[in-house]
Amino acid sequence: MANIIDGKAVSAQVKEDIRIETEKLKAQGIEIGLAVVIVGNDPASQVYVRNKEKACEAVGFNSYKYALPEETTEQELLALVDKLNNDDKVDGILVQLPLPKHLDDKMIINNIRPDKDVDAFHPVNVGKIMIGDYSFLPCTPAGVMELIKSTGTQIEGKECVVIGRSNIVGKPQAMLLLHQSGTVTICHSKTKDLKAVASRADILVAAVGRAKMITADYVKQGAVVIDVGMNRDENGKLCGDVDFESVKDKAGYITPVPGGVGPMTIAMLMKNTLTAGKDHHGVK
Ligand code: L34
Repeated sequence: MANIIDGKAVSAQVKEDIRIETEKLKAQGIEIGLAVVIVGNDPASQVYVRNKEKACEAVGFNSYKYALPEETTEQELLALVDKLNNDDKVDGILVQLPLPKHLDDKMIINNIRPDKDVDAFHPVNVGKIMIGDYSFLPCTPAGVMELIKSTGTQIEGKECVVIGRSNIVGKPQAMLLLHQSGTVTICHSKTKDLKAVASRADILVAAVGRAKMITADYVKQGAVVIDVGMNRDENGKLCGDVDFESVKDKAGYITPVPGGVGPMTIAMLMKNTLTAGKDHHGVK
């Protein structure tokens, strides 16, 4: 049986450190604020946004939630983003994705001020990640890095395989691993013999979005397996991209779903928001 990486415990520690720092800032009259915008009624997004609000409360940030109806126009959403860009109480702005189909994610993100872009989705922040100049680290990949670190595994020189090439996870994840001197391979739906490539990995990050796709035959004995997936199985139960039951006896370390990467994404969002707030108030 692999060691199970407790994302809840690691995230609780990160949030506790942030809470202490936030308390100190408050004593100096500095408050940190995060605006979370959600459009429409996607039930999963509603859960994630609620978890983000709870985390703000736990660390002592002010959170401002904007729940807009499904039929919100691009103009209305842009007007809100503009208002938040200019609101000094707001240090971080997060527009929960996916947006309803009639809204253009990219265009909306491009209009968030880069110094308030706590998701690190704006092209300016994406570019900075590429050159290793991190103002904000993208929340999910940064959370994954913390989980790997929590196992005591060195990344330098290791075979790292990332399955998935999204702008939000796969691509930035590969970059963060590369910056730690991993030998990184990015796989995707056109990869030939995915099993063979994945089985080379000392560190395997699965971000494909297909329930339980990664079975034991994709995994090297003793590997660190990080599951970014957030799917529903045939019984409607939350599950990852990794078939936990099949992989748990082969991996050295494995993250569960729920309780793995999800809570870390939120902890890293808190970290970025603190960074933004300190920057806005000129605190080192
Ligand atoms: N703008 N959109 C923006 N930023 C993000 O960072 C996200 N992401 C992804 C979706 N859209 C986004 C999230 O917030 C995924 N994501 C996210 C955040 C939290 C959790 C899962 C995904 C989470 O709290 N997961 C819990 C279980 C939740 C449940 O019960 O459904 C867990 O323990 O994994």
